[in-house]
Amino acid sequence: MILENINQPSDIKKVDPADYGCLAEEIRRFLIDKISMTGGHLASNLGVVELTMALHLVFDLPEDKIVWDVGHQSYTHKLLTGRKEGFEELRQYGGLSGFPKRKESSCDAFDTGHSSTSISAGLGLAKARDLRGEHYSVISVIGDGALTGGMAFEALNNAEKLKSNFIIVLNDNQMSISENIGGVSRYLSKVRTDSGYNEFKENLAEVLTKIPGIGEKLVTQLVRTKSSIKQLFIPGMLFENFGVTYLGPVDGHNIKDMMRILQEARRLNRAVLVHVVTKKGMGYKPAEMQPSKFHGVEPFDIKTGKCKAAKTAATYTDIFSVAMCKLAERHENLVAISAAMPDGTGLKKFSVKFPNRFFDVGIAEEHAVTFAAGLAAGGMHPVVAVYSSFLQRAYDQILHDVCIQNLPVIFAVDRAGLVGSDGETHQGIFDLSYLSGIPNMSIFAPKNKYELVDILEFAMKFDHPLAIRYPRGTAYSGLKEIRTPIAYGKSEVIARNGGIVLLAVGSMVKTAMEVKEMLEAEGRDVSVINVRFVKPIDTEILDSLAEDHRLLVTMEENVASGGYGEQVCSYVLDRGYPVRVLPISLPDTYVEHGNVEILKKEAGIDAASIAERIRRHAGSDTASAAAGK
Ligand SMILES: Cc1ncc(C[n+]2csc(CCOP(=O)(O)OP(=O)(O)O)c2C)c(N)n1
Repeated sequence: MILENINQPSDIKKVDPADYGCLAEEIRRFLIDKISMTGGHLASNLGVVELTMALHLVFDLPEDKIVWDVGHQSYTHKLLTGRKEGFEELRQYGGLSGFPKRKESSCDAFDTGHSSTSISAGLGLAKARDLRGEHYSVISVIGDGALTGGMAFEALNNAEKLKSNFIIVLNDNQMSISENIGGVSRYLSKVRTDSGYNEFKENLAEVLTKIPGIGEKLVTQLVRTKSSIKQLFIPGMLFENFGVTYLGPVDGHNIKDMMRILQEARRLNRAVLVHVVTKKGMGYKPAEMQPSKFHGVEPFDIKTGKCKAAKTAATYTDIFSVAMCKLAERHENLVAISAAMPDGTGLKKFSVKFPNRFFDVGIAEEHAVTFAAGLAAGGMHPVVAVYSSFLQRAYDQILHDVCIQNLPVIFAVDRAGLVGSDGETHQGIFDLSYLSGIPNMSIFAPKNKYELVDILEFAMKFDHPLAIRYPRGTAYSGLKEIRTPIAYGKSEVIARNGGIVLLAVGSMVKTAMEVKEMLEAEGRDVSVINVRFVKPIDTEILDSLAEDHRLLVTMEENVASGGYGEQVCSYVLDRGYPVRVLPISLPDTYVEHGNVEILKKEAGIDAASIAERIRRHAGSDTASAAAGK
């Protein structure tokens, strides 16, 4: 076992080159084994085993810095930098993160999780190095999917100014999570197929050199005008035109070829892009055949490739998926937009049924939102389906392009709340805060799967921006009998008994029902309100609840700052009501990876912790005459 002897970054350099293939094989077996037990990002990691080895063989970590775009493909890098044991608890609470983390290792140069940031961050590191008179290498590894994100091009635009070495490795596997689409993808495939150019270049140089007298001169001239010669054979020469030297394409599963090209790249005093062609899922047939399914997986059976967990009940994403297809049949102006996540957001079915009304715009949330604004201004009713954490980067587009013009764009904000094993970068715990402050925006959180369907119906008749936020995982199917029609800006009364009132947002309604049961068992009177609209808040119901309750408890799966609780506190204070308010929310901090139930407990937003906080807060004064009951 070669892998056994790799415990620190320098160890790979001791491996006999004849054994590189065996080591790659061992790493693959290790990754498949571990991920089949813990779940994680499999296909992307299997694709970059040799690329990561080549990088570690050529460069010296931690002195040299590698920035992994998104960071989901950094498992081999973790394995080669002394974190083998951590894979037992990959993505589990307190265990190894599934993404690069500076606090986890000095070999992780920059934290990532969201796409298309690596070239900017790498450029920043390179500039810092130069300003401080240091001499390490900086390498940003970006996928062809991540290259569809606008920020990558903003960075490329900036990279040509650099007069020192900076290497961008483009890991081109022709896949985003789903198939990569759009102009960038088409361009790369053209470059790949035209790669005969490289052989041509070498042969041409050889032939020219042989011309007596002028041969040598001609070759020198050819090298000088390299980019214009390339232009003749590779249309566009996108990267060269950006002022970034292009090298490749090179086979991303041939370690020696990659080492050679990386050595060459390292010698240039400028930004250089190395185009590496890899296969997503390489070495594990089920992942090679279905790279999208194996992009991120739950624990699975290695033999069959099948997920170990039994299929659970419908998720909110499933409910959204079906509802969208039904709505589209009745509403011809309904269109749907995804930023490279048709599967994750549940729009796949819609895309098959209504191909002309579906748009996958690539990993480009900012563009997705302004594109939707344009569609809305043109008379369509767009739905942007996006994860809460990824919508963060489209803040200005929501404000500037959608909300100032008060356009009817529906935001289907999936994965709102704690998401679990992907950690800090993926938790959807800020959307209530960042959306609440935007004038003309309305925000709704359904309490169960039926209400998600109802709010989508409502949304089609609503002529303004509307965000509908719902959590990851199984959709709550309780409280089926309570299905009052949705009225704009109004909450829904679930139980009204005086004493303590629980004002619960979306997923917290289920928790509120559990808290109610616990407190009622102790003889306390408890009301439950399904908040529904977090913006605008239902002040009328607050006025009335303040009259016959002593304690208002707000409950939300969002950070405290800018959340629903803060709005209620400020309203109650402003009115001077004597009622006390206990806001229950996530603390104003980043929440690490781990099982959602554990994370909720840690944050004190599980039913038992909430009940305990209410007991402490309420003392005995809100208890009804329990003794007499
Ligand atoms: C801003 C943002 N949007 C969406 C995602 C979800 N996401 C994670 S990986 C990925 C695809 C990345 O494709 P690529 O860069 O080609 O890497 P590969 O997985 O193919 O190696 C997407 C869309 C994200 N991480 N960040």
